[in-house]
Amino acid sequence: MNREALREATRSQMPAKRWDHTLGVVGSAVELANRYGGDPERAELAALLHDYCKYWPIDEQRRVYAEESLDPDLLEYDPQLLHGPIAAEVVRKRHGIEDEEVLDAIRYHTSGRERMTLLDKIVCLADYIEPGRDFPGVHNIREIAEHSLERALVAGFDSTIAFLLAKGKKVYPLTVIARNALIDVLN
Ligand code: DGI
Ligand code: FE
Ligand code: FE
Ligand code: FE
Repeated sequence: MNREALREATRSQMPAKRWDHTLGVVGSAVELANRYGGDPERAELAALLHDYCKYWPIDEQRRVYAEESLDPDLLEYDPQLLHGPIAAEVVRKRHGIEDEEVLDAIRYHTSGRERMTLLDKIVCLADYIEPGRDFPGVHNIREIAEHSLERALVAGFDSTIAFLLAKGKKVYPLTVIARNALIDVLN
């Protein structure tokens, strides 16, 4: 499948607004890859596919999650965490994406993980700072992203964790682990 067909297949999974977000993440991911010595082509591919399953009905997401025998622990947390892990499996099967680094960046784009690769960091941060994003603190994260990928990502996770705490929601432990690990590489 060529890149244009893959773009169209991805576009057809989501409403127009989410497609605009996807294109924003592609642009930001390529920019971050260029700034931080990452691979812009892999950044572009992972960013294109990162939210492939985001607008699938939650029941369908849960069904695929179970079918792929993914870690049942995650089912105890916000269903917003499902779309990354299932997208990695779906794009592998449907679109023949075999690059494990790209698949991991898709898989962990929401939660983060302990040993985030450069590509994981680029996609996760691009998801926070793409031009269409507007949440409290996003300007600060964009500024930090000019000089430190890790510091910006910590600020991103801080904002997500603060949001979850304010809402009285559970925090998926892998996000806390990801944040702690990033702080360790800073110091
Ligand atoms: O899919 P996007 O909206 O582009 O962004 P995302 O994949 O980073 O999803 C973020 C959503 O997931 C955000 O609304 C917060 C929610 N969420 C719920 N529990 C957790 C969580 N995000 C993280 N990182 N960790 C959690 O424990
Ligand atoms: Fe997402
Ligand atoms: Fe994210
Ligand atoms: Fe996203």
